[in-house]
Amino acid sequence: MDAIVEMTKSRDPEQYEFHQAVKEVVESVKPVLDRNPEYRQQAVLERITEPERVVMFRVPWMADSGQVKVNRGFRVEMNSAIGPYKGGLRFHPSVNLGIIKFLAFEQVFKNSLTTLAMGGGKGGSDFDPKGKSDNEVMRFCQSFMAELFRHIGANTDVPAGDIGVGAREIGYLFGMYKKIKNEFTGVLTGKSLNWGGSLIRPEATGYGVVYFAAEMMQTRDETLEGKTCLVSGSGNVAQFTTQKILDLGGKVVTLSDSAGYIYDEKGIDRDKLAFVMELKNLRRGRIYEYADKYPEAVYTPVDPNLDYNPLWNHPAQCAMPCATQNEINEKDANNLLKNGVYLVSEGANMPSTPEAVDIFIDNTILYGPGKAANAGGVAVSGLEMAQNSMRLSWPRDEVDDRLKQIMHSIHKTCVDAATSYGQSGNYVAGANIAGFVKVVNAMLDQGLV
Ligand code: NDP
Ligand code: 2IT
Repeated sequence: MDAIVEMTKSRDPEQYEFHQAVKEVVESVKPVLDRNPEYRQQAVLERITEPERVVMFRVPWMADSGQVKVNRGFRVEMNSAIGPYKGGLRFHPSVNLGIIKFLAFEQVFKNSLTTLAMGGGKGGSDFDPKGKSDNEVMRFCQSFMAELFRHIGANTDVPAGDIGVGAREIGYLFGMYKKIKNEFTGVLTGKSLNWGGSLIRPEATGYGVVYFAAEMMQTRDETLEGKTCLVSGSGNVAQFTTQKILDLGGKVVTLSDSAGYIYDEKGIDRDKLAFVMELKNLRRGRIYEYADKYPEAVYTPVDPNLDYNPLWNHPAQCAMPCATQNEINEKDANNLLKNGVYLVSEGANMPSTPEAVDIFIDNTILYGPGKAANAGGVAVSGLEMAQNSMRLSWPRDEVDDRLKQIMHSIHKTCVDAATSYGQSGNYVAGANIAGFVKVVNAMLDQGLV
């Protein structure tokens, strides 16, 4: 097993996030391989860690000034054993092949857990939408799709949003796809409602994170009512995580962006959340403006010299990291426990470092890893694909009920898989094992391809 991890490192030494994601899964599924010797003979780990296809391409575009710019585009088609490749696009200056591969790898297991027929993929670019005009973003998206279109399709590979890709970007990408292919089809999810989007898709990831948290709480006969929650990020996932926590009677006291965070001891109520949504989604402003508007809140800028994030150092019972990978390190995990946190439900993908994950598991807190807890987003993307195929649009309550049911089922699947391998209460083991077994069995059924 160690050899697999070593092989991924020696092949692609600079892909740190990918090594991290592979190592965690490989460690979790060791007992599965011990019980099923044919998996080793079939080299399932070697196969599942190698993408079926990687596409990298040049994305030239013109800034408003007339200056030509060049970014790099990626699409990693990781695994199609159980359905078409499915997963988001990330536009962020930090994007590189290792980050997209880690996200695509996580997506394979996540999508498997949703109960829907979706393989795993991920893509994106090192393009930074921050500070760009709508026209610049449009020209970038059009150039990106002018290459991506030949690799995707409603039955082949269906991208969606992720960091830096929301309804605006999906609109520009879809428009260009439709023009090139002369075809109106469900090739992207996260579309706007009046041209093929699904109700509840914008809310789905955040709502799912909280439904999963509620499921975990229920195992201890508790609810989220009256619980104080630390939420990071202030984008799509953070906003709807906050909204659902309010619906269930909890209180959110923090939100952040890459420049800093706000702490509002009184709690972010619905009016304040509406302000954040307008600030972030329409004005594309910064979170410090929250503290200008609401003086009871304290804004703390990110100090790059600190080896911990002060956001995770406030009294609370729950934490929902909804910004980015590795945002909770060992010190942060210890601070969370010290402050009373006993539930972590991950909205972001891989937000906790391996050391932080070990601390959560060793202390037997309720820890829901991203590939289980944030699967609601891609699950409703799967429902959007189903509605597009039928040319139907389901009512809000119907989609929300299905989302709730799917999060319930993912939770149960994780609990059962962990228990059957003697690791009761370990959602990391449960999610990795259950996600893995389904995909691997499908791969074996389909022969050596
Ligand atoms: P958004 O772009 O809407 O928001 C991202 C938020 O995270 C922003 O507040 C952003 O701050 C902050 N952030 C991004 N990068 C960093 C960084 N390097 N350091 C600190 N803060 C950062 O993205 P989403 O809300 O869609 O995604 C958030 C997380 O959830 C990601 O990990 C994503 O992979 C995951 N996810 C998203 C799903 C979805 O459906 N959208 C589904 C499942 C998981 P700033 O504005 O300053 O950049
Ligand atoms: O990480 C994720 O699951 C997403 N960004 C959503 C993917 C999707 O296809 O909806």
